[in-house]
Amino acid sequence: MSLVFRQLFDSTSSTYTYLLGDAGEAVLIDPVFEHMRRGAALLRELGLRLLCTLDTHVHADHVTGAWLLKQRCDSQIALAAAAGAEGVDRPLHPGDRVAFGGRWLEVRATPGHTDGCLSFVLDDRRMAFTGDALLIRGCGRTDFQQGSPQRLFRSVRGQILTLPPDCLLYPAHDYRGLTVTSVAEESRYNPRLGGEVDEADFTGYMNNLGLPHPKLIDIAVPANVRCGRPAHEGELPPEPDWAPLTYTFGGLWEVEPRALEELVGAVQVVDVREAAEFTDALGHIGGGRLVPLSELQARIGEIDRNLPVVTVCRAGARSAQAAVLLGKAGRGDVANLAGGMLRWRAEGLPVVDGRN
Ligand SMILES: N[C@@H](CCC(=O)N[C@@H](CS)C(=O)NCC(=O)O)C(=O)O
Ligand SMILES: [Fe+2]
Repeated sequence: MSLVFRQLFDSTSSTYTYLLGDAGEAVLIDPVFEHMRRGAALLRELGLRLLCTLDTHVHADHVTGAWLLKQRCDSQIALAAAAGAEGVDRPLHPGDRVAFGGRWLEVRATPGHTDGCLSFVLDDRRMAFTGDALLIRGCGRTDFQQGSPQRLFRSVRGQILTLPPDCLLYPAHDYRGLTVTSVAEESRYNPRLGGEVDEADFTGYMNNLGLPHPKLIDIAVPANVRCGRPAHEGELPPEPDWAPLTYTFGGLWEVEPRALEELVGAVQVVDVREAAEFTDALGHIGGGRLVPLSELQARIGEIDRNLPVVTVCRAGARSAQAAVLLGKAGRGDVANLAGGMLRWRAEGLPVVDGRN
């Protein structure tokens, strides 16, 4: 039987998640919190049991799905011992082997982007998963989380570009849509680390990148040092079966605009904006009922008990609050429209009373 390999993408953070499977067993590299259901469904469809999740490092731009998948699939959480995170079942050290079926990944330390960065190399050295140490024609930044250009340079040159030239390299991110590269390609064409570039050139380059910090850094890093376990952790809520919902790190169920469009008639849309916004340029979703957030508590009796509720607002924040409020009032069948009317409109979905 041959290796099962899938590359999955999170468009919010441009993160790749990799599924590797053999003989009924699988590992997931860099799972994303919000995609737990996608991962679990794919594993089920491929007939694979998830042995463990492997994070290449403590991410700063998204929350890992490690804890959530452990609740769902009983998988072990594996992360570099050097990351010092809480809740790790399997602290990884350089040279360790992580087995699945008859195959295994070798753990290599590739610090520099963060202290605890690891790369995972497949047993036959035809594939390696480099996290943010080496990106396609790029590399992870070195300006936060104990980053060090000198260490990164030595990691990439010593641990990654020494692999066979035809070894395929799969990064944790790509911001332009490229999916894979190789040792030969990066050795030659990586503008930061390839060719004749030396450590001093690289350091000069990295110390002048001038990138803004990731938008989610203040949420993601504290969450990831707990392996993605939410601070408010209760038990996991039961899986809703009335829509393809996503469980967010904030503890809410969300529905994507296109999924909601398919549900029209089967759910009640509760728009919690102010009255004037209901008919402003953005318009509203056909059949939606206006109950401003400020009045929701008092008017809760108006909401049909027999139909699941989707809350809506301009950008998805007030409606998240409305969903929490309805949840506290005992409703277990509530979801928030992800991104609100702004996303709904951006996806070209129909509205009533809006302007184009
Ligand atoms: N705009 C992104 C920031 C992405 C970012 O900083 N990514 C890190 C990896 S966690 C990086 O090293 N990027 C390298 C680069 O963009 O060249 C966000 O807000 O999340
Ligand atoms: Fe990163």
